[in-house]
Amino acid sequence: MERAAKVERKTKETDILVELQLDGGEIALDTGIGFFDHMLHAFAFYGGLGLTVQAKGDLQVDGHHTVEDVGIVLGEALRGAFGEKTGIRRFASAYVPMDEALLFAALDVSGRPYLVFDAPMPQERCGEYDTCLTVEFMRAFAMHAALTLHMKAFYGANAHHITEGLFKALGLALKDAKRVEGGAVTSTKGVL
Ligand SMILES: [Mn+2]
Repeated sequence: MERAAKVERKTKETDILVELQLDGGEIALDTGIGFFDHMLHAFAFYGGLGLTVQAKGDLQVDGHHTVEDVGIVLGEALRGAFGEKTGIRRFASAYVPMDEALLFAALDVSGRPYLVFDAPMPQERCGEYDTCLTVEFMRAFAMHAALTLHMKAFYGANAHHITEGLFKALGLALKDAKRVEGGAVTSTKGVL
């Protein structure tokens, strides 16, 4: 059975469609924010995901609603694609060096949403993207995917590198966590 989900969400601020194939497929991204598309591409590519994101947001305000709401919808899609999470590895982590920066992500597909985020951004903008939106995206994504997610920048001077390394680390960790290793639910409680 394909581990996949399609989620649509429309509000007065954003209109978003996400299609996610957990085990790979096409990547097609159009959020109206070039740098954010670049980040989602890095996440999907290193996560071994098929991912379509079509987002029309109120960019005349700023990117906040668009980025946060893509996090919500992508999180819901991931949660849907995981389904009962039978046999998954569940825990995973990744370090990503990117030039001068070193980034880290650890996650548990736990059903218990939690975000710890420690990654100061030395610059405020990457193109049309406000770097303060990365934590907003990660929080929305972790809450709605029901992941426990910890992210850290150990050091780094360039916000493009720091942000991209975080998205790559998230992808790499997810690639590991989604792996099916057994036939039972990976929990001493018997349910996730
Ligand atoms: Mn880049």
